[in-house]
Amino acid sequence: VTAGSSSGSIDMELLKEREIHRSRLQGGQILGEGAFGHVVKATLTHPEKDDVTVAVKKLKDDDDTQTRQALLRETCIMLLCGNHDNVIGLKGICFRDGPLQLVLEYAEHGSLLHLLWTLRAESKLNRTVLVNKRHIFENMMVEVCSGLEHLASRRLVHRDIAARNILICGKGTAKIADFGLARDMYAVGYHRQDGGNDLLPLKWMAPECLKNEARFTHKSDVWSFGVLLWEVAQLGRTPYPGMEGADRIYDALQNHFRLPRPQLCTEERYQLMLQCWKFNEKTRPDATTVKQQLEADPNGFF
Ligand code: ACK
Repeated sequence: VTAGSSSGSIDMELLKEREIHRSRLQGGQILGEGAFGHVVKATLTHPEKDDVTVAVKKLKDDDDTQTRQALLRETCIMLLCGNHDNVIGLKGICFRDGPLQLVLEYAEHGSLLHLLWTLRAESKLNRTVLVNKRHIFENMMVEVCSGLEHLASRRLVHRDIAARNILICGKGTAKIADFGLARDMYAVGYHRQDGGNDLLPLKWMAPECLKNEARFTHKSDVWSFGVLLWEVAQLGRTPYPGMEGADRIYDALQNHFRLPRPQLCTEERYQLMLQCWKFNEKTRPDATTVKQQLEADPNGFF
């Protein structure tokens, strides 16, 4: 996530206001693990209020100042983002007396990608589950648009909208998450650019970003949202199978190649994806327009 065009700065005063003492956390089961960190389910205790279940992101090697700084920067951006029903909430941060830990709202159903994989397996046994669950996924996509509208209103650009970064809370509410560590947890979906150190979600990136990473905007988030719609209709398959490398993807897009229409969506829904994948970002709709179109046509999937 970036704030406007700047890379964001670390505001220690802001962080101190949201400090959580680590003794209030009682750790539990590991939800996911990667090379740089892991996510655990934990209980956050409070002297006067009820305990709450939270997800805690921890860095493994806290001595790596670069990773630590990156996580602190992401935290500040999440704080700038403020609360919204469709953005995962930040409860606070532990930064004293031990490794950095981000305390996040817990999403009991995990990531949307995970859910899509489960749905794919279920639908092999019984295809009617798709039609029965259609409205849930339609609704989630509208919710993600609401989250994107909120980010845009705060002048925040997410840069990594993808099914792996949408978390599903109780009652099936979709929330935009990952302000950093997903890159580490999900190997699929990220690639290192030649000569660069960053893992980039190339297959979700708008062409202007594939050319120039400084060009992430709300409109490039809309491009990624189009790929997210495609992931839903493809039950969590990876886009552009066999096509690797930023240059190769960019050339294909410039030559008008687009992800093909998934079998499990209507022509109208595919047209909406194509709108999100307009080469020129100025002609792409914004999140509000995409949301209106989804609401006007709530039977586009499956
Ligand atoms: O795909 P998942 O089920 O959802 O597995 C990954 C794993 O941790 C590594 O990222 C899950 N995860 C991440 N953040 C949260 C959260 N706030 N609540 C619940 N699960 C989470 C994610």
